[in-house]
Amino acid sequence: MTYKLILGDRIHSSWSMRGWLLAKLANTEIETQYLRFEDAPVREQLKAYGPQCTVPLLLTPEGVAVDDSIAIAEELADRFPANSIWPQDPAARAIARKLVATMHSGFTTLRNECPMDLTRAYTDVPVSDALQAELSQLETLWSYARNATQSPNGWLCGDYSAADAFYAPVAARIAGFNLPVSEETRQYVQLHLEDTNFRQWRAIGMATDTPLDRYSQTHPRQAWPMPMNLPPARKISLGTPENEACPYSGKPATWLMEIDGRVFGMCNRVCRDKTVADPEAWPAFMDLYHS
Ligand SMILES: N[C@@H](CCC(=O)N[C@@H](CS)C(=O)NCC(=O)O)C(=O)O
Repeated sequence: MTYKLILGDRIHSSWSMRGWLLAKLANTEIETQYLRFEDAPVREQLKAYGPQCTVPLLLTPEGVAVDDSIAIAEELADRFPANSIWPQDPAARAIARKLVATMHSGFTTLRNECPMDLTRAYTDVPVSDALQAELSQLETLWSYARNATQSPNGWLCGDYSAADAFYAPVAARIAGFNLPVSEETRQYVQLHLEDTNFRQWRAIGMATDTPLDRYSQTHPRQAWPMPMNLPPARKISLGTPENEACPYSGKPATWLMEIDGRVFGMCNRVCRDKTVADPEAWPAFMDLYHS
C-alpha cells in the first residue's frame, strides 16, 4: 500500500503538524512532500488533487485525496493494523474522538489571536475575554479527559493518541504565547515540548523553513521555551569531528557543528541544521554525544 502525505510549512502549519503526528501514530513508513506557503496559495498548489484542497492531504493508493485531518486519522486507523491512533478502550476511544472533533471545529479565537509559530515566542500577551474563555474550556476538557480515562502518564486518554496529536499545536501556542494556564495544564504543555516527535517536527522546520512575516506579532519577544539540558549548539565550517560517519545515514560526516566545545559532523546541511536547532530531539545524535 502506498500512501503519500502532502504537508505545509512546518513552522506555521498546525494542521500539517497534526497530519504528520498522525502518520507517526500509524506506525508505518509514509512518503511525505512539503509545500512552501510563500510559493503560492495552498489551494493553487494542490489544484491537481481537486478543488479547494488544503494541507494536510493524504493520497490513498487508489488516488483519493483526503484533505481533512479527522478523515486522515480515520483512514490511517482503518488501513494500518499496527497503528495507535485511537485508544483501544472503547470509552477512552470515544473521549478521544470527542476531543479531536472539539478541536477541529472550535477554539477559533485561540487560532486567530495566537497563530502557531515554532520559532518566535512572546510574553505579556494580552488575553481577551474570548481567549480566556477558550483557555478555560480547554483546561476543563483536558482535565475531564485525563480523569475519565484515568490516564496514568499525563496524556489525555491513556497513551499518546490522536487526541494529543490534535492538541500538540495548541500546546505550542500556549508555550509560544506564554498564555496563563494552571499548573496541571502547564505540565501537559511541557509533555508536548519534551515529546520526540514534536521536537523533530520543529527542529526540521527550523532547518528548512523561513518564519513568515505575516504571522509575526507585535508582543514583546522571548526565547522559545523549549526545555534544553545541553548548552546551545552552533554551525561551524572548519574543524575535525569526533565522528567519521553521520549518526543518521552512516555517510561521511562533512557538515560540522560544535556543542559544549566538541565538534560533530553530519552528511548534509539539513541533518546538521536540524541537530543544531535541537540536539536533544535526535536519539541517534544523543547516543553519539554520550558515547
Ligand atoms: N479542515 C482541515 C483544515 C486544514 C487547513 O486549514 N490547512 C491550512 C494550513 S494549516 C491550509 O491548507 N490553508 C490554506 C487555505 O485555506 O487555503 C483539516 O482538518 O485538515
